[in-house]
Amino acid sequence: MKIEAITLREIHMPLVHFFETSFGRTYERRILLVTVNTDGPEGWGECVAAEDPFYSEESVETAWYAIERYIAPLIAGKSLDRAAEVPAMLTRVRGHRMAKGAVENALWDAEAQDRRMPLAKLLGGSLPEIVCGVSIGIQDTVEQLLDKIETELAAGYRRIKVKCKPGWDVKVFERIRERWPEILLSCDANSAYTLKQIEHLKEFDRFNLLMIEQPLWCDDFYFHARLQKQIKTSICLDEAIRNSRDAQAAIELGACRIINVKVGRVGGFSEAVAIHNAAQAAPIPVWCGGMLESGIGRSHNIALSTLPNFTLPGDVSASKRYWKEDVIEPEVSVAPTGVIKVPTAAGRGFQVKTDLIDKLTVRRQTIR
Ligand code: OSB
Ligand code: MG
Repeated sequence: MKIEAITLREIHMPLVHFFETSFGRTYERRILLVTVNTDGPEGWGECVAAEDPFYSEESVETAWYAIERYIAPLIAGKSLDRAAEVPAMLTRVRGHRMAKGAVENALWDAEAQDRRMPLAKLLGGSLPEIVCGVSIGIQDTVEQLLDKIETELAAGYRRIKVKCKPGWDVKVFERIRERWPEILLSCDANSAYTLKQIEHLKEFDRFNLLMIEQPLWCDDFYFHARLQKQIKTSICLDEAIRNSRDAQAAIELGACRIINVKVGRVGGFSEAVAIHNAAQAAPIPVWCGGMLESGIGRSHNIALSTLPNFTLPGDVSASKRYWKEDVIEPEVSVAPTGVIKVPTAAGRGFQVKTDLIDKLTVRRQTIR
């Protein structure tokens, strides 16, 4: 594949309902989309960097800058056989993993079309359907949260994850467990606690949670290992795992028993597959996280989730939970049994609605 042009687009999409984590509330997404034009097909990628550097150090602005100034120029005009060659071409640029991932994934998307193969299969996946959970943000009241959980359970979702922080944790879990003693339930702190709160974190063990996601600092595994020794609930790392070496180190230290794989956070499909493989060898289970993606990122998450060690329900859920109208056709839908059927067509298996994307675009730049 010869890379002829790389186009960046920023689109704005209001969320159907605000999403609140321990680091803040989001009403509208600014999403950076990347198109790679080859001498064959056109590939699409989504950068999962957020509006602000609160989940990770990257943001839409830093990703745009990194791609325009460094990443795109390193691959524009080059010829390559496989998207898997991209990470080696970008090693000179340190960090900026979400920016790199958007470009690498656009090339996987193009390669799958070029080889007339489903993206899932190209990545080494084989599951015909993926099992879905939902991530539910912090609400204004516990009653609102309980209503949301009820709606999602009725829709068939197989695991409920609630965002938590000091003041929105044990009391909330009590209310949930009172009403649903048996459901698969987990929580995600996005680094809202420190080891000073260890006695409080031990109370989480009463609620039979599937896991607690990233309770401590976003860049830590050493202190997570100390915490894991003192609590029964399994720790799942999200923010702290940047690559497969991190995954190996965290597993060997005993810092986690589960890993959340986000393809953008780790710099693209190549590294996501490597983390999947490291966890499988350990062996510990993984699941696919989400970053409030549009349908493009969502379709890529579906493909990744078909690898065999994605054995826990992920955060990949239906388009309509986020968007009035998604940018792909058909939209992502979840069956009443809580699964998404993996497309069998070549490529990502969802058409990009380019007219809609044009309408939502606020800036655009092509690098050749
Ligand atoms: O930590 O998993 C997280 C959303 C934004 C930033 C971080 C996270 C999340 C989610 C939402 O939990 C997952 C989704 O539904 O896309
Ligand atoms: Mg998380």
